[in-house]
Amino acid sequence: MSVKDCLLCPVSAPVEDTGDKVTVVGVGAVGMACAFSILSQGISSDVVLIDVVEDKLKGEVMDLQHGSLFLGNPKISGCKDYSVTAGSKICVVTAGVRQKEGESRLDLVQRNTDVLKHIIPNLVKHSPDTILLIVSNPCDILTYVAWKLSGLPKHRVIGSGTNLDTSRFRFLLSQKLGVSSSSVHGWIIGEHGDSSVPVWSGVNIAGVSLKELNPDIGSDKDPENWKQVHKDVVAAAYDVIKLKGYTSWAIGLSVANLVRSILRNTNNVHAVSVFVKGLHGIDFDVYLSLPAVVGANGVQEVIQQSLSNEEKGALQTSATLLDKGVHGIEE
Ligand code: 6V0
Repeated sequence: MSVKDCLLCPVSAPVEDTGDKVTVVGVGAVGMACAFSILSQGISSDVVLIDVVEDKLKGEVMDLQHGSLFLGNPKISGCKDYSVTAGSKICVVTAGVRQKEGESRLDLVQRNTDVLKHIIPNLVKHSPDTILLIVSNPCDILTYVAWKLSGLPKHRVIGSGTNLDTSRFRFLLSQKLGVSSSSVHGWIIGEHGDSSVPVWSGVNIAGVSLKELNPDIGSDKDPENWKQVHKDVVAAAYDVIKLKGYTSWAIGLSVANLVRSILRNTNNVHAVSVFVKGLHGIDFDVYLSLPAVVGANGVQEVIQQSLSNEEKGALQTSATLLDKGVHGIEE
């Protein structure tokens, strides 16, 4: 008899399915920040990593596994073969190329569409009931592409969208006001990128609207130049990329936050990339970010914000830009 047989007297069969399996595709800077945030906050107890570069994948899996003692003994696995992803509740897609210094997110569209053509059918084959969470850029266009490639219902294909931009916005506002970012309420909607839209009409602290205090807030006429806060949100990724080569921690935390809302069915409202046809005067197929109720079924409802005419116009411009991006993709 082996040591194990002597030590352990079987009583029932071990359970393999944890019920909270999350796959992360791409073990680059973003994928690993997502996996680490999910594991270190105990959001999932079963994380699978996928990448095409086998040595890097194996190294990342081993490195995380060696920290199991400090993570509450989750299952951590990884393989090139998608069969290991079977039964994933959520598949987070971070694979593909990232912006080089000076490149915009939209510049990546064709290269990352080609990457998704390989990934999405494999994920859906092994997890037909999964929720796809698209992070790769350009996030909104790739979420649309993933929806088309997957055949999944719209509410199960979500882009991480402006959940991150909104966090940047709230952080920068909090710095200006000396109030915690969790107490500063405000939303960035539209494209996760250069044409994103700050909803100044809704920014408030404890229900006090900043626009009521300063009717010109966010406009060129504003002597306090609050508009700069949104400019800094748009510049944020470019600035970080210039300084450290890529962005990782904030997007990892933002994705973990979304994964928690889905796995725990919290119905939290997040700015995520959703199918918006029929809302705010947008009458074509496009994914972009609006505040949405997120739970176990993916997107449950989209919040119908009362936008000012300028905000609505800017959102429609963002939508048109993304629509053009989708139509520029070669099959
Ligand atoms: P990275 O560090 O170069 O990692 C990309 C990873 O994808 C690498 O490990 C590749 O081997 C892997 N990969 C490439 N092709 C495939 C494939 N077919 N199957 C599996 N794996 C593959 O890039 P990084 O992690 O920095 O960025 C990844 C993506 O996230 C880029 O498109 C970024 O632009 C995007 N980001 C999106 C953000 C958002 O808010 N939505 C934020 C930051 C970055």
